[in-house]
Amino acid sequence: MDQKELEKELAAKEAVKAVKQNQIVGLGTGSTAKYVIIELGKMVKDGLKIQCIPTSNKTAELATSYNIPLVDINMVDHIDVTIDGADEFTKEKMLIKGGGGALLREKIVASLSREEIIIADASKKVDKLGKFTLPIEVIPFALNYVQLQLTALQGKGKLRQLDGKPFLTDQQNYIVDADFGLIDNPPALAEKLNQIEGLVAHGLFIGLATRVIMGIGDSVQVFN
Ligand code: ABF
Repeated sequence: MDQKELEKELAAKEAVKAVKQNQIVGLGTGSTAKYVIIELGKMVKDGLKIQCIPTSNKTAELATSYNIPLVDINMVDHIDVTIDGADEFTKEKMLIKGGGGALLREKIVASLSREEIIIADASKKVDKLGKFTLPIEVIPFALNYVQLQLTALQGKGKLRQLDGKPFLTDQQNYIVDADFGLIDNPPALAEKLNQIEGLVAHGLFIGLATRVIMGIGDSVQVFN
């Protein structure tokens, strides 16, 4: 296994220690979150009883393949703990998420969670967010309008494509990847993006992560 994969797995193994019997658990999306699903699959096999809420169709499929029980998010009034990945994080636990296109569900699940644990390999830690272009989920009808608003905020938006067609999210929306350069004030930018009609979610997660667990070398570092 290469170093990055090892760090992802170490972070996942540390994070699943937070999962307790009879809890409602949010399942993240992506290649790091996959290790959580593998670990939880083993724990369920050994008798752990949990109900899980996936953040994407892909994660739902993967969890089902490991016999992890799923529950409809609309049947619960809280989530005990969610473990998810990120594209970038700072030591203040500000994040960019959405590289995998699941940011809207990830944000809803994070918002309903009492504990949001982010796991990452060491390459995801940055001093300032923004080298990774910011994913923004947009209702197709609003694409042009949102692009104009992003330009007004000095962002360069690019419609994400897959196989020569616009990439579609699980909600059948588009993703615009917006380059704002390094972001000096992420909370202020998040606030401005929140005001744009037709923009359903952006990948700035501010004040949502309760803990970041980073795999580094052969150990983990925790940001509380
Ligand atoms: C999800 O998966 C995202 O929010 C983020 O975009 C991505 C990270 O993927 P990976 O773990 O494969 O780097 O957690």
